[in-house]
Amino acid sequence: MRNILGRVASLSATVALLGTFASGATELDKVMKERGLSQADMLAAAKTYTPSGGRDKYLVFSSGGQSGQVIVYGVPSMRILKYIAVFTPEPWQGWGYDDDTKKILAQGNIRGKKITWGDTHHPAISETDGKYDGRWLVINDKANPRIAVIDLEDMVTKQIVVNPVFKSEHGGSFFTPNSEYILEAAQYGAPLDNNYHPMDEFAETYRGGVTVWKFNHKEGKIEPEKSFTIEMPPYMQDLSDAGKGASYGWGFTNSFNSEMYTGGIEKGLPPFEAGTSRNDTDFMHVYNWKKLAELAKDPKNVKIVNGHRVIPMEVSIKNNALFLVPEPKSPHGVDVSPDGKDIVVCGKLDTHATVYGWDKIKKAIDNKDFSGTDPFGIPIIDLKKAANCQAELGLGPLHNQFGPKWKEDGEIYSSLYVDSQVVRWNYHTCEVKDRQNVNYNIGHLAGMEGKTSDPQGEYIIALNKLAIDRFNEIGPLHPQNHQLIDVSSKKMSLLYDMPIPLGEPHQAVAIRADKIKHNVRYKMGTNPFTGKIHEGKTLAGQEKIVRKGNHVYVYGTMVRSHINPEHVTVNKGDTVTFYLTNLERAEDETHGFTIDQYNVHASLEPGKTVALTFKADLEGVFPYYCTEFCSALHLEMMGYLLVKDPSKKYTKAAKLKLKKMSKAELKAEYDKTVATNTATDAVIQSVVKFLKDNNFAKYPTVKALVTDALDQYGKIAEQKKLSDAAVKAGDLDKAILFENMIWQYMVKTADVGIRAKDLLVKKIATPMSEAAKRGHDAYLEGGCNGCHVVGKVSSGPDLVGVLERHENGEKWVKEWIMHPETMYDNDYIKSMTNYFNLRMPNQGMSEKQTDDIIEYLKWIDKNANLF
Ligand code: K7E
Ligand code: CUA
Repeated sequence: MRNILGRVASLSATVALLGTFASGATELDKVMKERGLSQADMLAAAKTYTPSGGRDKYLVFSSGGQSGQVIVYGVPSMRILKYIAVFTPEPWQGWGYDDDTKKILAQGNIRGKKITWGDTHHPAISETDGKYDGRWLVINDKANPRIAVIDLEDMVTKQIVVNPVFKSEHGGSFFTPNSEYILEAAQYGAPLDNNYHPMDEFAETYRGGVTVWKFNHKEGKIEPEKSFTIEMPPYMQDLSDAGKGASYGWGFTNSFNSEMYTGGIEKGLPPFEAGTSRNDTDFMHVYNWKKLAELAKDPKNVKIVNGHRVIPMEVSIKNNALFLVPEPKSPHGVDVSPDGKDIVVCGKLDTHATVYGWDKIKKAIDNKDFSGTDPFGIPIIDLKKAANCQAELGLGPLHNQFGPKWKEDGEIYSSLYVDSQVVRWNYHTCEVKDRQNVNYNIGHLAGMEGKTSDPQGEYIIALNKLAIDRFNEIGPLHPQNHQLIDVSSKKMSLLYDMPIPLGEPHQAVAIRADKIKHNVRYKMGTNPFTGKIHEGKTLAGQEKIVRKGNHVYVYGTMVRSHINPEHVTVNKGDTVTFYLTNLERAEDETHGFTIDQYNVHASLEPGKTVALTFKADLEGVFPYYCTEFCSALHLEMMGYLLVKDPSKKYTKAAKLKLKKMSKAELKAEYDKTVATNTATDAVIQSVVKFLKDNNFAKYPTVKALVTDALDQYGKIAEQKKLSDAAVKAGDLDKAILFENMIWQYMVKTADVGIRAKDLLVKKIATPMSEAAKRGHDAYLEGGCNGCHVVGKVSSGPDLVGVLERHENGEKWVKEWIMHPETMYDNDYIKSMTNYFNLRMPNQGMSEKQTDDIIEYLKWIDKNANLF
């Protein structure tokens, strides 16, 4: 539906531009009327529609909320491209079903407890100079305080680290401007140790804090032993951001329970929500992570909790590295401006956003100009002395993103949860500029690189919590709604609604797609989770089954369209490890692997090696197979695991007498198979000749396909030898099977070879004019290809050269298409009708369509050598 809409929309845009309704307009009007679309709808469609094969300018990485995963989609098309498996098993990717991904998931075990879900909130892309560098993505799990690192080259999770002292966390993950560290703030105050402490000792023994994770930017690894935590009061720390530019070296973290209220609704006490919103202000924590990282190196400055370094509050205070600034009413988002000079904080229960000047905060710190200290002795900076201005935005402001005109116009966008709006305002003057309604109850909003030092603008995505009436009804659980907003002009406009049916995507980050380096295949035998060559790497010819005591190791390979080995027999009770390597080099030739009923599954992208270990505790026969439809003979990509009980005695089944083929029948089948192969080979050779004649090697994508095709073809010689040997030995039955294998390799060669040829034709053919393209469409819609094959005589004559075969060719063909019945008596037509035993019918083509088809025929003649 969207496809059609989009195509119509781009037409509409052209029509509007030309100010004429001469072409395509009637069709367009018809569709608009039928579907009830307005001009504004058409324009929105034109701005988002991405034709088949097209690419998006931006990639968005959205948290997958309670799914524990990450969602990747493109902007402006809003097409979902991937779910990256992170904290939760994901069968399609084998995530949690093969040994290596189980190991990554096990890194997220907490105190020995296996955790199979996560509540992802805040993704962050690694930065260089405060700008996205496109290398790594990190994301936090609020429920089980953890952070995962995802490699953006293959978009696979490579590491999970558990926070050793927090019991929940929210304000993670935020990179410092050169990805030196990742900030992760706690949420619900709790003891840092793992002991029981009664609630009435909340102020004494419960704590909050910010963990400063050392990040190895080159390797993409969090280094826990070089990381530390800044102890903070149990104020319920919330979102955070790292300073940059002017405020480089500092971190900022909100909080919402400076009251240190502890609830107790069941005891007749007012609930948490009443107590935590009692004060007019809460605190923003301002801390010097750079200085604290130096201090943490000296054992005198830290205490060790659960094997992890914690800097006690007194140490931070004594070293002038921790301060508090009041912020109005239950603050939520804190966002540092692109130059690091301003810090914008939204108060959920306030109608304002407050802009703090870093110079003002710094001045107060330098002059020790404090209004007092909190109960823990942390200096408090006066709100009035720290704030530049407050903007009256509306109800429930939550989060902020910056736009490219941040310098001149203070361009900033904020989300209003209660008012369901995105507000554009100026953070230098605190003036509101524009509002856009959204549907409904927006949480975060995502600008294009909107929180870096180089915001790109163009779009804002509203991440709405409720969808209510926006989509077809699908039961009580509705999807979430991401709305794409065009912010490139003075008035914002809503372009597109995208349902997200996976979880609550709190925050999303968008990056220019061209910043990401993309890996198409792994180096042969790679374990993607370590980046090293897998211990189970197996190449063609190295397949084997090895028994070591009660452990059976299968070294196997997968390639279109067989798994080697195909029979594996083990004893009940054995431990079995399947090592499998996908030998493919062709892009997108992924195989999957499962053994029925054993709950194992792997995804094998080209070049990848995986390990699957399980106990063969069920006796019986278990087919295993490839789970991706990888080629025409995908269903045949299979084998058997046979598990026998060594304590049992099995009696042999009586042999059935099956009818055997006679010698003559065998010979006939053999000859037929060989003949088919010879004919198929001729087709392959013609394709190869075409490719060579047209310099395929000049085009890398075509060349890669041809390499893969020839790779398949190269396997034929070996099979031919085996076939000939079988013939010699008088075993025609076997020879037929080998000849069939040859045919399989030929089909695979042809499959890829024809793909290469099509691609090459597209690259070297002269471009079609608009009229020729329309003609091609009319040709297909009219079903002309039912009888005509371009470049070949089929159920009808070859159309190459049809315009030249006749005198006044264009006129002749036009007449023939539009009024064939008037020419049926023509001698030439009669002879053709006789030959093909078919007569061309009147397809009801209009004059315009016929003219277009003639343009298409001209294009065919121009490229005659390609058919
Ligand atoms: Cu506002 Cu977790 Cu960032 Cu949700 S958080 S909205
Ligand atoms: Cu490999 Cu299906």
